[in-house]
Amino acid sequence: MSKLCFFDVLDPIFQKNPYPFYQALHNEDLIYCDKATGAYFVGEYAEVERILKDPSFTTAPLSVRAQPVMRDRVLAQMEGKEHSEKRRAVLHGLSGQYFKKQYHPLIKNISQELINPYLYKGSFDLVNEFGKDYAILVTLGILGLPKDNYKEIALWHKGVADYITKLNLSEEEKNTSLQYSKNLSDFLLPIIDLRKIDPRDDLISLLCNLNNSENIMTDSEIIALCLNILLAATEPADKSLAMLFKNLLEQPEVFDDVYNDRTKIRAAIEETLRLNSPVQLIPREASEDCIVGGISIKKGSIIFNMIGAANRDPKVFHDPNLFILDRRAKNKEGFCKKRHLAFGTGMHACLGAEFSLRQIEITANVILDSLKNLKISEEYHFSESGLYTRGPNSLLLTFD
Ligand code: 2IO
Repeated sequence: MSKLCFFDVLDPIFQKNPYPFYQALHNEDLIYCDKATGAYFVGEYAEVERILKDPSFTTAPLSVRAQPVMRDRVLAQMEGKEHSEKRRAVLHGLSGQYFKKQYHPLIKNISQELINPYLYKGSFDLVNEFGKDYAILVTLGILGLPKDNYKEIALWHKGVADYITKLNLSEEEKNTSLQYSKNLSDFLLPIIDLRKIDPRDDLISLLCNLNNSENIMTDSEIIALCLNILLAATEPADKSLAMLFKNLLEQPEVFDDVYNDRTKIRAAIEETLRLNSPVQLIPREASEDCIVGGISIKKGSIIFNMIGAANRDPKVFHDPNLFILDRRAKNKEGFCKKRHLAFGTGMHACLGAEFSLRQIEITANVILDSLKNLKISEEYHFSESGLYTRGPNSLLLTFD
């Protein structure tokens, strides 16, 4: 049976570096319980996987965490026929069929255009001078939204993301987030009206026309789906890209290996998602009294699945704190059978998973082809932030 260990999720020591807490969780078989809120934090791989696959642990926490800024229900809050139909439609809109002719050139061009101004500078910050604009521009591109005021949209997006992912927002910050959510809605509404009458070959047209015979979607339902994709596609992108390059550049032999055999980029992205999961927490609510890690938990309790901890569970991943490029290569000694849980699992597993892997792969190739003799700057000091979504604050790179 796990030991219940009270902690403060807002403790600055935990926020600065949660990884020793994850290690203690595994070594001492702990379930953390946040003193202030009574929420449970579970990090054992097997328990996290079970909870995410068991529908008696519901996504109800999103109705308070997300719905006020998403303006209606997101896909993760739906179930049954509504969920499977809408999920399938969006998945289709992101599928390989469109990828080659639309998304691939779009992602490649955005990456190239953002990198061009730095080609002769010899250094840049992959997070703040590339990744943040990159993330929002790709998302606007796939949705089919205009990108002339993308900086403003990036700001509004951040406000909405903060509402969902920050665990200690002040009332004032909450109001700002709600205002930004309204701004996004005002931006989207006229475009939605146009696309309803005159659909184009883009994701926003697809979202506007998801109606079936019994059910005509309201504007707020359409907006929520747009915001769902806007957020889910933007928020983790710069974080994953930067951590990928940090991991590769910290081990020059591994970097060279991937540089010379680009089929290995996939494995490098997957290993980055395991080691540096951009989404660290996935909340669920117990709809019944239940047992988690042998501990009795009351109906209505909030359980945060600690994805970052599960992905470093030594029972599943040997040397869990190391970046091992070929840890999933078949027939290898110490081969890991299980995939990371960075995309979640179960019926609400990330529907953008395959898309995002292709997206990061394209951009990584552009960066590798454009910047020669890439290195982490000697002046660089690593720091990362975020309890829910987490990523590096910067990544200073130098090149010839
Ligand atoms: C948008 C947290 C970035 C999702 C969320 C309210 C629902 C859902 C997730 C991911 C990543 C975001 N939850 N994507 O964890 O759509």
